[in-house]
Amino acid sequence: MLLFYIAIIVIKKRSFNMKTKLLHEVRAVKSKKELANIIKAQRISERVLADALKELRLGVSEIEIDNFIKKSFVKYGAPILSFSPIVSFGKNTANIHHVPGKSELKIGNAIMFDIGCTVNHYCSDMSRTYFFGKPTKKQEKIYLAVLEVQERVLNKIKKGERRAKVLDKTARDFLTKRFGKNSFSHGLGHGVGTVIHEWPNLKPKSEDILPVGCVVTVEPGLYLKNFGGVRIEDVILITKDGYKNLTNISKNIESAILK
Ligand SMILES: [Mn+2]
Repeated sequence: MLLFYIAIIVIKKRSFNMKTKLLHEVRAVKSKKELANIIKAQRISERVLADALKELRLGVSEIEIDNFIKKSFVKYGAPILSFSPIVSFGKNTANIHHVPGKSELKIGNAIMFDIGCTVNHYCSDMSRTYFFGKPTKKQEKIYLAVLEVQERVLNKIKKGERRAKVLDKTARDFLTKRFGKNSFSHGLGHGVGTVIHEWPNLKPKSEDILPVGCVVTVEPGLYLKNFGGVRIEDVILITKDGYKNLTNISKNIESAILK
């Protein structure tokens, strides 16, 4: 009798696992309408970021910029955010969990933004890093490495690579070889939908395969303790013959240097 119950539990557990996986997969593929919401949310985030850049001045604090961002989202009709904005200056950019604080902007600081809002419950997600004045050689080197690795990953996707862990490894090998084992301390990306972090997961042990029609982030980063970090995050749509970048804001080194 006991065996019988165990057998039932095993069968139930199996079918449950299969169902949940399927649900995640189904949910990952976006309809036109869902996609339109994500893109709309992304466009609003881009307007907010452009406005926030104009607010950057010597001595302004992370909290002031954070508040400005939150107000701007309300102004543009997207008061519900995907997550609490990340605004970090200087060495704080090395902390991926930084909460905006009283740190004031200084010449030469790196400035990191990670922001997103929702439109009809659908999320956007974007990170950009800037320099307040001319970056040092090291800052520039880090920035260009992150940019290059993002380009490499996008190229692989264009050429048909859909294995999440292979894409993560492409970025991880490139960055850790040059900057050390712990320099890239999070996954390469994640699915985006009604939840900000959803299936599929782009990380080392992921068995996920990116289906056509899913929306994922590609967000390599480098974080050097007591120095600073860089993260560049775009959100892309996986298509039959590659991908479509849904992020429409510059990221070349020239655009990253604020004067
Ligand atoms: Mn993200």
